[in-house]
Amino acid sequence: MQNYYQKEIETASREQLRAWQDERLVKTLNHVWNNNEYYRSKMKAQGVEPGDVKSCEDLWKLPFITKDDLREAYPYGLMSMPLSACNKIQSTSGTTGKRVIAFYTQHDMDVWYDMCARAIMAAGGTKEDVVQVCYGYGLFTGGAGLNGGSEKVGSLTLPMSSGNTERQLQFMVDLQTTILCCTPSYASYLAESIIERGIRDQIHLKAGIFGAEAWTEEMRHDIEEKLGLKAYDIYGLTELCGPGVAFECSEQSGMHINEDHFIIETIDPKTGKVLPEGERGEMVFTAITKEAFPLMRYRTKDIAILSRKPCSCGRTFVKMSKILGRSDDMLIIKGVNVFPSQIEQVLLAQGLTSNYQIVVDRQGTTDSIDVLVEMTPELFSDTVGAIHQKEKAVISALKDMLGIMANVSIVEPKSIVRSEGKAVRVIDKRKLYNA
Ligand code: DLL
Repeated sequence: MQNYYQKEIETASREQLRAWQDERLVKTLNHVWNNNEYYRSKMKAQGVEPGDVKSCEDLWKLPFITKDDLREAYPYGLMSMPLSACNKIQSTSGTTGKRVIAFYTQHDMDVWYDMCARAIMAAGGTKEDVVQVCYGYGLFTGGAGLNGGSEKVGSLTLPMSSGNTERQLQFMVDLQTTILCCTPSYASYLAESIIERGIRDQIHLKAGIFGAEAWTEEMRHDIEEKLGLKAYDIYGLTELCGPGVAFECSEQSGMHINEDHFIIETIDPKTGKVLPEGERGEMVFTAITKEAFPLMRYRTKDIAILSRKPCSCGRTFVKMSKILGRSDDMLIIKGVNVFPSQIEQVLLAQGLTSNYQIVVDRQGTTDSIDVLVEMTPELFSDTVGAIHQKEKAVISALKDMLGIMANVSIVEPKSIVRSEGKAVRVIDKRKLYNA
């Protein structure tokens, strides 16, 4: 038996979906043109006006929006409703320059929570379930999104937020949690903690909704086996609302994109050319039902493959594969989005060199980050004690910037291997993406 939150929409005919998309695209485009100066000038620069876009066929005429636009327009430049109509923000981690702030009207929140409710019901969720949300609350979208979705389904919702494993496990056992929402790495950690404590027979989980970072099929099988549940992937990003942009169904073979709210394209990240379905490319989303922050042709930098093969769950929304990589250098470490340039900024501000290397690894379920940086000639003549002091200062500055702990080693000048081409700044040993 399939479980839907909004069956008529989720199983609508392709023609119907297309009709909704055409109509909503035109409406949203007029909305941003009329209410947002940044959009208007961007479209004018490309020589396009709302009248030139009559349906999805014309989408290619619009300029892309990138993270650089978000940075340039920070903080309010891409908001398309008056401040008085907006009642929530969410944000990514990072410094001001890299931080993304998303704005929501009440309508935007409703739509977002609906999408998360679809994800929960596709994972088998009902009113009878106890849903434990261990994504972070606060600025991060994970907690708010799944919390809102779970309340819409009518499940008993436990707003746990992340961390405090002891308390997580106590609630899980005492309240007999049936659905777990968290990052896949935290799910693995919880699984290990449950086994270590010998409480596996007191756990009643049937499903897990895991996303916000890349994870492999091997990880899925491992979590499913250890926790005795079905593990579903969920995708999203702050720029588009947060979790729930796409979600997995009982087939567990890719995520349905909520096409009544988004139009998806895949492009060649180098040329920007739109690719045919089935080809691996960067996903570009156009939000067609949002009021406060409707991004048009937003380049996610996430690489995936789309498929419109009919799905046994009955949903007609296109499916995206698991994320296969990124077209930029963003890393997700301990659930936090990290750009190597942020680390470089800290190193330079601390008077160190830009000869550095970042090594990311995973021991068991915990990510680690090691930053090796070459000392300056001045530091080279310093005492060992002074160098340790400097390492401590860098660790603390990185913690302030990124919110996570990194190990820092200041090494001798010229000891980091030089590459002949581009410097190899990042070595990620975690192998998170399936080939
Ligand atoms: O991670 C939203 C989210 C919360 C999704 C909870 C799912 C569950 P950001 O912090 O803005 O938002 O990070 C967005 O995370 O561009 C991807 O690179 C990555 N990402 C998100 N979901 C997945 C996933 C949230 N299921 C960035 N698989 C995105 C792989 C994912 N990567």
